[in-house]
Amino acid sequence: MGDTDTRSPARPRRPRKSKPQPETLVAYYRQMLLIRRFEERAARAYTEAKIGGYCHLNLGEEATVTGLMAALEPRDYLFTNYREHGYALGRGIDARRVMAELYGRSTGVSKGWGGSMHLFDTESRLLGGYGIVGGQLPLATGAALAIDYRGGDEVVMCQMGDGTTNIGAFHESLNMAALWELPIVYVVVNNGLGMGTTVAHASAEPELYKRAAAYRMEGAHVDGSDVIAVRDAAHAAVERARAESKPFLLETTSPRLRGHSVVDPARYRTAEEKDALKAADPLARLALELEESGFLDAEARDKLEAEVRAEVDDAAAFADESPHPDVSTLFDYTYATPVPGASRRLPADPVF
Ligand SMILES: Cc1ncc(C[n+]2csc(CCOP(=O)(O)OP(=O)(O)O)c2C)c(N)n1
Repeated sequence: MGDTDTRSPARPRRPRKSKPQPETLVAYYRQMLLIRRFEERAARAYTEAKIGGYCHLNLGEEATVTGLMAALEPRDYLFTNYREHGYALGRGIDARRVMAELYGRSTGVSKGWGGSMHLFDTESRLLGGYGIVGGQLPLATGAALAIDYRGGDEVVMCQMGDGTTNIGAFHESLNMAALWELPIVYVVVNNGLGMGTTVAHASAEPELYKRAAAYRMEGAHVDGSDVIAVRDAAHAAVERARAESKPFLLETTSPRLRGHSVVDPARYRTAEEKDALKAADPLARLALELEESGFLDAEARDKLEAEVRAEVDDAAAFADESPHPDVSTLFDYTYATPVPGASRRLPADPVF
């Protein structure tokens, strides 16, 4: 037995909730509203055939997304699954460039070649956007290893859905991150469903943060509809990862308000469940909190609403007017280093 056995088993943390300034709360509300209106617009654009391929929305997860992004510094890296429009906006990427990518236009964050599931932006350190369930985990873990190897003080945040915790790459990644003490925070956004399958049906341990204990990693659970609780928990995990180079598993729970993707009518939900979803809406919850505490009256809220709608309208108009990428650039961004003649090849052709 090695000396690692002297470490005590992981225990869930109970982070204390801080009291943010009213301006901070209003800024979070605006961010959540932007995600909400952006996603509603994306859903509409999809039905108008302006967006092709798949399109998964963050509706219902706005407080989680906003809280998580508030906990990161610009130097930190972010990896996500395919449900990532809100994360891109939260990372400060212009709504125009995000919408243009959804429309497959050359002005998009991935130059129109990635689409909804593959937003990628080196400047804001959003390193994808992955359509393969769990595909982001080994890459994010590798990025954390690179930081550790170079002695950097950046942290990696790796977001995933609840269904992803049953993938082999989840266990391999957590094992290595714990063993090598990597500066990474794994975040399970538990919206209760992997496509149409409930967590209870798919996971032998449905309290997903507890899986951290198998790797002697710390883990915690927070209410994903409470933006401050999410921010505080994520901030504690990120700063610990930065200071001590220790991985963490954070679970947030909040239902997604719509189907798995834009084309999923969510017939697996009962009428009672649909009513309960309305009551659980995190945006309405924060709006009420702000109103009751006197931080945001109806007039100020209407003003924010108009501002955000104008931003989203502008993003959609920009996407509409932007050109499609030139087909000759199809293979230009496939390899990190240039491969001679790559742009003239078909994917199945030999590289050399
Ligand atoms: C390796 C792999 N298996 C299956 C799929 C099909 N698939 C796409 S999304 C999904 C469910 C994932 O659910 P979860 O991880 O909870 O993420 P959420 O959609 O809730 O964000 C599945 C099975 C896939 N994309 N990749």
